[in-house]
Amino acid sequence: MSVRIVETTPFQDQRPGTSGLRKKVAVFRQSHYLENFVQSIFDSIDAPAGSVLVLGGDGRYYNVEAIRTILGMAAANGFSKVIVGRGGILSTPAASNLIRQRRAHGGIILSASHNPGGEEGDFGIKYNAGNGGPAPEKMTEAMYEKSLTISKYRICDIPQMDEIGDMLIGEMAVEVIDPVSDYADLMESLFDFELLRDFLKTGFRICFDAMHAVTGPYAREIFENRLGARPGSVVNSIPLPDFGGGHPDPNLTYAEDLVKTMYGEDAPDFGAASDGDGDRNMILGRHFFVTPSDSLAVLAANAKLVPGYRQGLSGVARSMPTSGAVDRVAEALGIPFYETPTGWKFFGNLMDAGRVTLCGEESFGTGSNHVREKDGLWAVLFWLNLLAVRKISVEEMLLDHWKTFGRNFYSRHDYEDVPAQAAKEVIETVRSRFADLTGSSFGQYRVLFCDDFSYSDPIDGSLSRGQGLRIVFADGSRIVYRLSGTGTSGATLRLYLESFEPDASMHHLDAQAALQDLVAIANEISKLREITGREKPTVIT
Ligand code: G16
Repeated sequence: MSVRIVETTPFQDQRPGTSGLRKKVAVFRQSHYLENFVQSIFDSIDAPAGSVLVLGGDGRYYNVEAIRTILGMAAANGFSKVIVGRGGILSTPAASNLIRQRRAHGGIILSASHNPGGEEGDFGIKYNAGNGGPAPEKMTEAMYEKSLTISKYRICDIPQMDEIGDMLIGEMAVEVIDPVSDYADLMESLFDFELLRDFLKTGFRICFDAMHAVTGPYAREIFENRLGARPGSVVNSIPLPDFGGGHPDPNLTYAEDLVKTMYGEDAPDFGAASDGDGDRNMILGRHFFVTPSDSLAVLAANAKLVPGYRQGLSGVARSMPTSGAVDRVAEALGIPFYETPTGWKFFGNLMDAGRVTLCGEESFGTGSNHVREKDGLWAVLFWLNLLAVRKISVEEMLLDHWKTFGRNFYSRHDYEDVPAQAAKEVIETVRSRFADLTGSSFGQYRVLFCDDFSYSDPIDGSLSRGQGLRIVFADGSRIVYRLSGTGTSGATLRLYLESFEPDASMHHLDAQAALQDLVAIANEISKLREITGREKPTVIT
């Protein structure tokens, strides 16, 4: 098969965000758009001739077409083999696992994660390196630089076919694999499946909402086939190119079906949902929501109850806007904890160096060093394993945790699709007030310090600046302002709020009620309402 060299001109907007390049499908479908970025990836990763690549996606609209194009380009760029999930399907954690297991040079994952899909929706592409983790910033910046000067790309044309199967494209082999089995085996090696099978037989009821996204087949195999959960425990389990018209973001707003079930009469004991590409998770008990920050802290505190973590944790890490709940656990366990910028890519070095075992983010992401991505189903299984051992409800688990460690009241308020200029103005308004805010008081809250978070990676020394504005009060409460790096339309302004409550008699309070004074202070400082004209957030978690 002959290699075609195609002349092209650069696009100016191919800088990857928090997690890869995400754009509307229409943007990706412009001629040469996908090809330019893929060539920029290949030109940045120094893959020796004969390297192996993993390829798959979350099944959203344009997934299969993109896979065909990338296969043709991989063949033209000297790869010896591409391992593809059947039907083009691979969840992000399963892809991370496969890259590691098969010692691939890296992998390309096609997903815009929790962003809506379909022809009018979003598409995305990210590169994961040989450790299975998202490409570090140095690498994504190199891709962006290449994309600004690209003048040609290499591609082999591959024949039209209904479904991609094992084949040769020129010298390159395409190996199609079952996307689920290796991943399910990995889960079985970490958790006590025998105990879980018995636990589910006791009548403990679960509901897992796959949101018509990639985890459907994985969840059916794990929960219903391997663990014997009653049929129907997994809902919305068929991956659809438009996610059934939904927004595959597992939070209280978008996982509407699950929230109704878990807050309804005769609710199951345990509910969970995952996102488009299977790396996020939301955990619910009966009439009870677990914030992701608390979820990380609970997993860390109880890790030794689970077979895969019996030997204890080497350390834990969280992103800066994530609540400090896990810090308290780390302190009690006498293990190190790290505070990184938002983005799973910042955990990779710490895991590779053996400094941390568990990591988590407020954005519904939790994971461990079993792969180098956050992992939705892993978190669900971890929770189920803990509940099976401790034999208490989700709510009791949290009340008990807070009694021991105190409660970090926490919430994130998102203002989506704000005009970029207005969002920037909010950030600049806060930044311009840093000097006069320090030392000033708002009712009971005295500002201890304000800064724009920056992170120096303890392993490779790289410095990441401008990672979110923090206003930290003398009692440890915090307000954080940040612009999302994953949206595709306007800007998403995120406001993160946190306060600490040691008094157990206050732990039952609703987080929004507990944080209302901080919300008012955050609005006052930033003039968010006046500048954006928004009276309330789009999503509250
Ligand atoms: C991605 C990243 C996460 C990050 C999240 C939100 O998640 O992998 O590390 O926390 O985006 O980022 P932002 O606040 O910039 O929108 P996912 O699930 O979208 O890949």
